[in-house]
Amino acid sequence: MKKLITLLVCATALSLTACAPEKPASTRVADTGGSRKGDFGPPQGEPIKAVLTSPPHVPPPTNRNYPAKVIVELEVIEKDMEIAEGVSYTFWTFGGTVPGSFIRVRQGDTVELHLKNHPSSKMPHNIDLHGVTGPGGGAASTFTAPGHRTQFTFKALNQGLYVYHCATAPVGMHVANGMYGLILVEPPEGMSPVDHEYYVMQGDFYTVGKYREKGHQPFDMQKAIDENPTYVLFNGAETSMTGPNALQSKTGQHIRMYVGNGGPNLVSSFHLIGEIFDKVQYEGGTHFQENVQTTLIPAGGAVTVEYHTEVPGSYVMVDHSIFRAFNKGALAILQVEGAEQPQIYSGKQVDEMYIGDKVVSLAPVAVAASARETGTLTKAQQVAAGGVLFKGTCSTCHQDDGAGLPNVFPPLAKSDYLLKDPKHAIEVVLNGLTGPVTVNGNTYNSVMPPMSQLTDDEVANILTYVLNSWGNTGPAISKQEVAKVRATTKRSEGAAH
Ligand code: HEC
Ligand SMILES: [Cu+2]
Repeated sequence: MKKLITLLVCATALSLTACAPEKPASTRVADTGGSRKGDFGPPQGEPIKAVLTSPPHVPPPTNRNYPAKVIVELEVIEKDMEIAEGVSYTFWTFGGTVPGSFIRVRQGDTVELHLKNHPSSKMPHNIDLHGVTGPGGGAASTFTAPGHRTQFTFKALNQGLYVYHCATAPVGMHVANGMYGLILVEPPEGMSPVDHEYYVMQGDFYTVGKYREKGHQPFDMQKAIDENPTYVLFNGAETSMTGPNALQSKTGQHIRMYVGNGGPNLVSSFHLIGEIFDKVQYEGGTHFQENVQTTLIPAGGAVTVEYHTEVPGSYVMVDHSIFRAFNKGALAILQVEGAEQPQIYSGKQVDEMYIGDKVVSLAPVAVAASARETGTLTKAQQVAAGGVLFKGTCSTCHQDDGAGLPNVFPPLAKSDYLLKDPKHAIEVVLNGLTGPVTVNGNTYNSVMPPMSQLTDDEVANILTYVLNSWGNTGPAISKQEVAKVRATTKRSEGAAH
């Protein structure tokens, strides 16, 4: 009877290979039978200490064809790190990084997980691994007070890419503070070889201060409950993979990225601008989809994406819920070196349009902010900070050299309109400008959108830069002056920050 059913299924199956009696290891993908085929017997050989890596790095393949006992040593460390330039945040970490250390084992391995909680910690922590079969995924067995250590053992029955996270109350807060990472359970035949493997994980963060508001920023529980993040980030910091930290590769290479989403709240529409994923193992599972533009990663889920590089340049990784990319930080760069491929892509570089102020270091902004704190802020520091912020904020329309575009965007360089009443520019930036304006004898009748998302500090620095660049000479604009205009002008509901 059983045989008959198998025959019927085979007869109707579209794919012949699905019913072929003998299959090479590499095509076994669709037929692993999940955990029922994952127990390859007791561990063999000497116990092995797992190699753990910090993001964006991935441990080397296990290169084993037998099940082993693997020891994973994770330490929880609570520490202050930079979430954006000049902004610090107290992260709670597995291994000192956000996301936590990458763990790589083989299906059938017996994993002995040691969890240490550093004596300097203020909170107890634990770990729930989605790759564990058993109540709580390890959470109850690993509740660890500061200065203590715990351990438990599990068998990695199912292959796949799994999220792990802290599950100590309040769970949402532990996850929001960065307590998540990935564990890859390799299929028995291993992953196919590629040129680069990278580890990327998205998370949403909730601070009391606004996006990029300088200084130390505490966690905001109410924003977290409202699911209204201040930051949405890859690898725990706005600069984790931009500028000098961009991921690197060459043309003609094959790249695999293990991408997780720690949440705690948002799902990710993961997209790499200018690339198409050749292969996506969606939801971290066994099956794959091909030729994918954007893949959805649930909170507490993961995906393996593979692609190959052809055309050199900067490729921008984003959450395609696009305000998160440009106004909350969910943006990272893959830099591809190599010869141009004009037959595939004509070669014009449009990167700056996408990455704006991320192509330059925001360090001068942080310098100006701390100088303001200590009361030593100079006009030169404001100009330096403003120059960085102008890029990508105002330069999109008014151009890098402040010359504007004829008949479309008025010039800021030597603008008689601007220099006649420099403080009026505060209103222009905060509230926008519509209707006819005459600049240096030319009339423009267009719309400048309100830029009220900028902080008082940012507006002050940008305008000080504008009023003292390209031959302009004007005053420095102070944060207080901007605050005053913001408080006294009535803006439409939607324009308010
Ligand atoms: C989306 C395009 C755009 C962006 C971005 C933009 N502006 Fe404008 N800006 C305009 C337009 C269009 C006008 C003219 C509006 C009109 O016709 O009423 C203008 C007018 C102005 C003026 C008054 C006219 C002049 O040339 O002196 C100032 C000052 C100004 N912008 C400053 C800024 C600053 C500073 C920023 C960045 C914080 C900025 N703008 C960002 C489009 C833009
Ligand atoms: Cu925790």
